[in-house]
Amino acid sequence: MQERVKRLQGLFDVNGVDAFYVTAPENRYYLSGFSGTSGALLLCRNNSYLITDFRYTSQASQECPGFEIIEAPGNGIEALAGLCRKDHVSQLGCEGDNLTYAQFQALRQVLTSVELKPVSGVVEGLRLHKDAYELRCIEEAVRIADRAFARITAIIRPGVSEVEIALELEFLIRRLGADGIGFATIVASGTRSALPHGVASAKIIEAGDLVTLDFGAVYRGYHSDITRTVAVGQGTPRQEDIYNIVLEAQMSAIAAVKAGVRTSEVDRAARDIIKKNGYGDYFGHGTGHGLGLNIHEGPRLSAKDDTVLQAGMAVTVEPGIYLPGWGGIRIEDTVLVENGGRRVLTRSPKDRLLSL
Ligand SMILES: [Mn+2]
Repeated sequence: MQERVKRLQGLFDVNGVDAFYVTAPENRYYLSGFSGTSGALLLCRNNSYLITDFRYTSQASQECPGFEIIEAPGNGIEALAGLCRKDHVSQLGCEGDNLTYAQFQALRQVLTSVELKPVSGVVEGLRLHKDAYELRCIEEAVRIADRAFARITAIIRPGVSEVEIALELEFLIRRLGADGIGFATIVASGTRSALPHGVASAKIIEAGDLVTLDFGAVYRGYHSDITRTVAVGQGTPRQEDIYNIVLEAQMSAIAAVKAGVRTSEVDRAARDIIKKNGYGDYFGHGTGHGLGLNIHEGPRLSAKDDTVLQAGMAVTVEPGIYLPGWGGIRIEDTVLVENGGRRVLTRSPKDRLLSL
C-alpha cells in the first residue's frame, strides 16, 4: 500500500496538486487497504490520513498501517479542512468522476483557503497494472467462477426458471469461497438471450432454448467475469453456426491480446469476423473491458479506444451476436495481458456449443 501511495504522490506535480482526497471505495481500498464502507483518504506529500467515523476506527487502524486514523462524525469534511490547514495544502485533487455535485459544493464551502481541483482517472490509471497479489486474487475469482459453471450445468433443464439457476450460481459462488457475486447474474434463455444484459427473470427454460450465463465472483475485492452460452437439448444447425462464428471471433480477439497492441485492434479482430459472416449489425457492444476491484474498469476494448495494452492488465474478451426474436450467443473469458502474449484465466469449456 505504501508503494501505491508513493506512486500517487509521484503524480501530484503533473496534476498540479499538492494533496489528494480519495473517496471512491475501490480507490480508497486500493491505496489504504481499508475495507469499511465509509471514509475518505487525504494523501499529502508527507502524511497519509484516513478519515472515518466511530464504527470503523479500530478496523481502520488494523487494516491501514502507514495511515493516521482520524475519527470524525458525519462526512468528515470539517476534519479534512483542519488537516489541510495543518499540512499547508493549497491545491487539493479530488475525484471528479466520483464526487457528486452536492459533495463538491460542500467541500468548496468548507475548504475556503484550498483550491479544489477535480481530476479524472488518476488512481484508476495506477490500478490498470495489477501486481502479483492482485493477479492471484483475480485468478482465484476466476477459479471459483469456473467451478461454479461446472456445477451449474447439471441443473439447467426444461422447467427450471432463470432465477432458480441464478440463485444456485450465486449460492455456489459464495460456497466456493468468494466474498460474493460481482454483478447481477445474467441468465437469459430463449429469445431473451438476444438481450446482452438479460438479468435472470421468472422465465422457464424450454427445450431448444439457448441459455446465456454471464456471471462472476469477487475474491478479496477482485472480480472475475465469464460468459458461456449453452443449448438445452441438441443445438440446431443455425445455433451451432452462430456459436462457431462467435467462437472464432472470440479466439481471434484473444490471439490479438498482447502487450503493445492497441485495444481497438483487439476489438477489430473480433468485429471483422462477425462482419465477414454478415452479423456486423448484431454485435453492438465493445469486445471487452478491464476488470479488477471494479467489474468494469480500464482499459476498454472498443473500436473507439486506443489504449495500448501493457503486461499486467486484466481484461475480458466477450464478443456476441444478438438476433432479436431468435436469441443470442456470447462467449467471454477473463484474460491476462503478458509481454509477447496473453494468458486466458477462465478454463470452462467453450470449443463447441454445449448441449444440456
Ligand atoms: Mn464482461
